[in-house]
Amino acid sequence: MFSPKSFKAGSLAAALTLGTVLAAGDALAHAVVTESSLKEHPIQVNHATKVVLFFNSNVELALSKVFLVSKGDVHQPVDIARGKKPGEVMISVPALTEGDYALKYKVFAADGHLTEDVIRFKVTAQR
Ligand SMILES: [Cu+2]
Repeated sequence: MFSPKSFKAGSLAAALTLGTVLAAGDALAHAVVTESSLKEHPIQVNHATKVVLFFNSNVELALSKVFLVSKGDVHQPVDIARGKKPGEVMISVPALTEGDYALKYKVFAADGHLTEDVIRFKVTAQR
């Protein structure tokens, strides 16, 4: 279901999906990512960092899970913590080598609904 083959083509699809979800105006329903720190702060090579996701709803952290997905469909659970604002979730991403990765999350919203999605990203050396 998360094959390396579909990995690269996924970025655009993910962006389009996010746009569609936002446009649907489902604000009172499930926890949907409205913003990600990855856009303005791409992850640097060999540099552990925190990625912040902003959801449109409060998230039950104890029931939620985030995995770092790397080449070969390797899933590695990562630590999540509450951010400063409601709906803000901090994800601890370990130091990564260059390549394609994804954050796969399963989060429970305050309304008890489960949302599962994948955010793909690339780690490239600074030039
Ligand atoms: Cu919901």
